[in-house]
Amino acid sequence: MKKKFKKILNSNLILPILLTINFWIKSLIAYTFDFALGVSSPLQVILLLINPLPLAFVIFLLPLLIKNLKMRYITMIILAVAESALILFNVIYYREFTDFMTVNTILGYSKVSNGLSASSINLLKPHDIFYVLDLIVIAGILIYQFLIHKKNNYLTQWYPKISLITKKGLESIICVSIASFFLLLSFSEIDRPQLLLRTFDRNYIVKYLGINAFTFYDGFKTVQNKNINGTKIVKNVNKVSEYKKENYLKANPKYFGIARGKNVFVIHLESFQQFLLNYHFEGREVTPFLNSLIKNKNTLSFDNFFHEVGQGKTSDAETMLETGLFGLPQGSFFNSLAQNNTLQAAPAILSQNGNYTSAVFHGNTAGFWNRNNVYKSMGYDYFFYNNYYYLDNDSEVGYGIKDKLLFGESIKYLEHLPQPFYAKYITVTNHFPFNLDKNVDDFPLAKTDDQVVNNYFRTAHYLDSALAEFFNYLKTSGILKKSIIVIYGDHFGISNDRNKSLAPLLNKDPNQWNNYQNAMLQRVPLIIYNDGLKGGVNHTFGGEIDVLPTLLHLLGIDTKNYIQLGQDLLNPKHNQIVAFRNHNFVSPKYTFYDGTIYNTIDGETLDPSIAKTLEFKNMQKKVNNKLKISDLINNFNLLRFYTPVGFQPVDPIKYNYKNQYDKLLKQEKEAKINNPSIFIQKSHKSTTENFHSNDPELIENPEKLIDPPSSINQSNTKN
Ligand code: GP9
Ligand code: MN
Repeated sequence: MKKKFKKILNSNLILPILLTINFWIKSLIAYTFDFALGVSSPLQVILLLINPLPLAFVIFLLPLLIKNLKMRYITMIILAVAESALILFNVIYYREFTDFMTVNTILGYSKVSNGLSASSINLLKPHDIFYVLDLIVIAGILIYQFLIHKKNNYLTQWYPKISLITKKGLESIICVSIASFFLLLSFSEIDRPQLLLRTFDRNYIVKYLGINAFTFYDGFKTVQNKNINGTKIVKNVNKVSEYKKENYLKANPKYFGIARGKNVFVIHLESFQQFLLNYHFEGREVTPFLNSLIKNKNTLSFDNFFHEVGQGKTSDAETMLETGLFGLPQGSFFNSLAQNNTLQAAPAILSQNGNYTSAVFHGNTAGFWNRNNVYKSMGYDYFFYNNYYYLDNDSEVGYGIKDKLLFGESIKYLEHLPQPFYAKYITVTNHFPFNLDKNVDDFPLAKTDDQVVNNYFRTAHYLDSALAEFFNYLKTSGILKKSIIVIYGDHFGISNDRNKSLAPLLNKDPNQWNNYQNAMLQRVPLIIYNDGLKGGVNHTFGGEIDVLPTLLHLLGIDTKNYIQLGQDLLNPKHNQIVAFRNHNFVSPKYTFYDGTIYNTIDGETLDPSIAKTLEFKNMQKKVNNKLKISDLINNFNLLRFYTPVGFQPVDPIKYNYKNQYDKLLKQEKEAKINNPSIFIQKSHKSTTENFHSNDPELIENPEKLIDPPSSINQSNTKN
C-alpha cells in the first residue's frame, strides 16, 4: 500500500492530483463562505462535498495525453488558471447578482445579464486570497526558474525522477473519473428528479454537480439554442400570421373595457387545484375565503379551467399568462430561450397601453427559474424577490417566505408604485411536500397512506387565509374598488401517481381510478374579481393560455395585433378544446388522455375507433397545431420579425432590480401628478396599518411591515 502510494507520488499523476485537490478546497471555500446553495439533507451535504472532484480530475488528467512535455505543462498551467478564474469570477459575480455566470454572460452575448463591472473590485473580500494563492505559488515557481535561474527547460524540470503512467492506465483512470461523475449525477437525480431536464435554478446544478458541470452543461445548452435559430424562418413567420388570423376571437362587447385603467393584481396560487374549493374536511372548509369570494356578485369564476404546464411548471404557467404562448415540450422556456427571445409580454403591453407600472412580488431567490433575466425581457419594472423581505428565523418554508409575509411585507413597496400598476404575486407556501407547522396553521392533516396528500389541505388552507388577509387589506385601504384581481392555480399539487391515495377523500374508489379522473383533476381555479363585474360561475372549458387575451379585453385592449394563442374566455365562440402540453386534451365532449378517449360528461371509456372520426381528428389536429405554432415562435424566436402596430420592442438592458426601494421613492416624486401612488393619494400616509395577519412571525415583529430589511441596500441585491 505504502509502496503504491509512493509510486503515485513519484508519477506524473501527482500534478493532476494536486491541482484537483486544490480546486476541491477552493470549491468548498466558495460553497461555505460565498454561495448560498440551500443544502437541506445529509445526502445533499455528501454530494456537495464530493461534487467538485470527478470532473476536475478529468480536466487535469487530460493534458497528460499530450506527448510534448512543454506543451503538456503549458496546457496544465492554462487549465489551472482557468479553473481558478472560474471559481473567483463566479464568487464575485454571485456577490453581485446572487447567481452563477452563464456562457452567455461570459461571452457578453446576453442582452440582459451584464457582466462584471469595474466596480466589482469593491466586491472583493479578504478570504478571496485563497482563491488565487495557488496561482501566486505557480507564478512564483515559474519566475524563480525562468528569471532567476535562467533555465530554459523550466517547465520540464519540475519532476526530476518521474515514473510515467502508461497511456492505457491513464485512459482507464479518466474513464473511472467520468463514471464517478455519472454516479454523482444518478444520486442527484434521485434527490432531485429531472435536475438537468428541468433546470430549475442554477443554484441547484452547482449544489448537486459542481461549478464545472454547470459551466459545461450551460455551454452545451447555449450551443444547442444557437443551432435551433436561423433556419426556415420566413415560412414559419407566415404560418404564424395565418394561424393568428384564423384563430383570433373578438372581445365580448358586454365585458370589453370594464376594468379599463384599473390596477391589476394577478395572484398565482402555487400548486392549487380546483377540487380544494368548497371541499370540507372534518367539518371545516379548506378554503373558506375563496368559497365566499366566488359567491360575491363582483366575482366571475370558471369551473372548467385547466392548467396547461409542462416540465417548466410554475415558469410555464407564467409564460402562458404573460406572453400568451405555451412553455416548451421539454424543459423550461424561462431557463432556456426566454431571456434572449423577443417577447411581447403583459408588462410591456400594459405599459404601452395605459401607462402601467409593473412589479412582481415573490419570496424566493431572484435566479429561480431564471426570473431575474426573463422579467427584464418581459419589461417588468420591478422585481421584489427574497432579499426584499425579512429572511430570518421561521420566515421561510420550502421555496421562500411564507405567503402571509409575502403579502404583508410587500405593501411598503406596493403603495409607492405609480398607478395604475400591474402587480403579480407568486405564492410558494402551498408547494410540494406541503410541510407547514401546526403553530402557523392548525388545519387538520388528512389520514391517508400518503403524507404529501395529508399535508396538502393545511398549506392550501394557509394560502386561502393569506388571501383573506390580503383582500381585507385591499378593501379597507380602498384599493380593491380601483382594481381588477385575477387569481389562478398554476398546476396540480398532487401528482397523478398519488391520486389513488387522494381518491377516498374525494369519495372515489381507488381501484376504479383511471386517467379520466387524472385528467379532471388538472382543473385549477380561475377567479376574476372586479367591482361592477357581472359575476357568476362560467362553465366554459379553457386553460391558462386563454387568460391573457381575456384580461387584456377586460382592460379595454384589443388583442387583434398580438400573437397570442389563447382566446377570450368570455366570447361565446371560445374554442373549448383545452390542449395539455403533452398533446392530451379535454373538451366538453371528449377527453383524450395518454391514449384513451373518454366521454367528458360521464367518464365512460369510449371505443378507440372514435379516434378515426372526423370530429375527433379535427380536435386532435387543432391541439397539435396550436402547440406546434407555439413551439415555432419560441424556438425560432419569431417575434423579432413581428412587431404589432404601435408596439415598441422591449429593451431588457433598461431594467435592473437593484436598489428598488430608493428607485420607487424617487419615481414617486416624478410621477406624482399623472400617476400618483397609493401613498400620495392617501396624503403621505402609509396603508401598512390596514394589514392584519395572524401569522406568528408578523404578530411578533410588526415592524417588518413598515421598514424594508437592511439587506436590500447590500450589493448582492443587484439583479
Ligand atoms: C419557486 C416556485 C416553484 O420560485 O415558483 O416552482 P415550481 O416548482 O412549482 O415549478
Ligand atoms: Mn408551481
